[in-house]
Amino acid sequence: MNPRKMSMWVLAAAVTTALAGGEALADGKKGTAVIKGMCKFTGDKPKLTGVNMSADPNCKHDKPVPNPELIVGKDGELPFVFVHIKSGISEKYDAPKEPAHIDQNGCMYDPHVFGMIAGQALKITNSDDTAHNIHAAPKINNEFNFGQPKKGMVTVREGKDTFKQPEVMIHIKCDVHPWMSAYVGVVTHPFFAVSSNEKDNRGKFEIKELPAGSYELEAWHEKWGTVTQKVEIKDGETKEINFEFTKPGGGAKAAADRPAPRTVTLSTIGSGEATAAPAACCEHEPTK
Ligand SMILES: [Cu+2]
Repeated sequence: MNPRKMSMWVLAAAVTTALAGGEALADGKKGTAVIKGMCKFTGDKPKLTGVNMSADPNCKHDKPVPNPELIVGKDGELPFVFVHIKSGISEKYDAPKEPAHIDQNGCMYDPHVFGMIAGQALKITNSDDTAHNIHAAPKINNEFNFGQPKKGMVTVREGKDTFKQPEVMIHIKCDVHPWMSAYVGVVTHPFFAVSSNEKDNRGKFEIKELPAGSYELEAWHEKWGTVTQKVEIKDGETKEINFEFTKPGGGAKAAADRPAPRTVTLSTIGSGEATAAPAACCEHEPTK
């Protein structure tokens, strides 16, 4: 290679490396619009129950853990809603270099609901002193199911072993601990969010850096189904979009009908008694 060609090659390689190593999520365009809002459940609230983990003594908690699918705040604030742009994004976005991450911690999945870009690696860790198996049950992507018998184990699913196709949602479960349940939304772009379960932000979500456009937004909840809304947004604009889940009776009744050691009303979570409420919800655990 002549010196000039060589220097061009080095420059090209340097530019490629710089781009690959950057924070940029993708080759697709990012913008300056923001969609934010609140997810609420306005139907008959289910009773909040604790997760019964008595089957495995290694899953002991000092305080009972509220069942995430039943959490609704005092005024209906709904956490764990996956909100994403369902249509209107035409550009292609590369998966970020950082893997998405799901941890098995306290015999629960953390996070309970999350999103990732198709092709992005997925890191799976076991923080528990007990054996888990992680079993993803997609309908479009490839299923996986393997054990992580020891604390500290790390597996990174990447390349052909990660979720390559968009799919909203994929259920993840543990066949050792039947209460363990998580959901991942696999999409083709970075414009998604999950409504918060933090006490002061419960139900809130925010999608940033959105290009101007006309979109269909979809909000999904494992128990209360999906709600869609259309939105048109300009550069620099912030729009507030709220989602209401109103599924009456049916789902709530089904939840209340499930056997549970004891229940506590939803009005307690999200109020000042949030820490006391879940403790009350399952003090009869473990049941024998
Ligand atoms: Cu498990």
